[in-house]
Amino acid sequence: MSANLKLYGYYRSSASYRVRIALHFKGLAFENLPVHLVRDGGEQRKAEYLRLNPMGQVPALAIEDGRVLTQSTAILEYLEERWPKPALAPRDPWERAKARELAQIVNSGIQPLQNLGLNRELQRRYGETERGVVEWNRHWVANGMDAFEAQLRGSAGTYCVGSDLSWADLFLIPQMYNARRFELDVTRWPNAARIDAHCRGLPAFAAAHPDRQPDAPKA
Ligand SMILES: N[C@@H](CCC(=O)N[C@@H](CS)C(=O)NCC(=O)O)C(=O)O
Repeated sequence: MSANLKLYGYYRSSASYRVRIALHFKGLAFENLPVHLVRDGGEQRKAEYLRLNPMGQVPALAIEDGRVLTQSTAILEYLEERWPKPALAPRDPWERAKARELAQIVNSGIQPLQNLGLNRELQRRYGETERGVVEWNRHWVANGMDAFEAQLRGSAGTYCVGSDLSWADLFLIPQMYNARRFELDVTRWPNAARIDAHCRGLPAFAAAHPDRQPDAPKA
């Protein structure tokens, strides 16, 4: 479906990856506008981009009339309310809350603690080494993923919450990508690893994968 959407993102940004999965899953065509988070001090910190997202982060989604929405959770909820089918929000209130609970473990309990901006400050203020930063990231990803896996024991079926795909899976798969980037053995989270392998085989997840994005380095 042509909805005239523009997504400002970065190929290996997990928050952008979440939104890309939703757009592909809902069959919404979008223009993919890369914002390079590292080059030249980070394009996300340039005045031109800060006008779109004063937080200096990706993603940002411009809708057809030019208005811009930031924060992946707000973007996902907007897409769901505007294009409810196929659904990413479980219909049952308990299951919907569980999907949000799992999403928030990643969104507020893991990703911000391993984000580039925080990593940069660890190095700039405290002289942390690159290896030290990776160790920091590994700690917080493992800490949050242990909790995510424990919650999955009560909620998972084929997907994070029962037998249908939901927002929770859109947060899990990009976070597992980051866990592998930080050289964590993801098999220590068997439910998460199983769901990750299954979802990565689905067309929407494959199309949203960092390696398939126009700004991904050529192999
Ligand atoms: N809560 C935000 C997080 C956004 C975020 O942290 N984005 C990262 C990439 S995953 C970013 O742009 N980092 C750049 C920086 O910190 O300078 C969301 O869900 O959209």
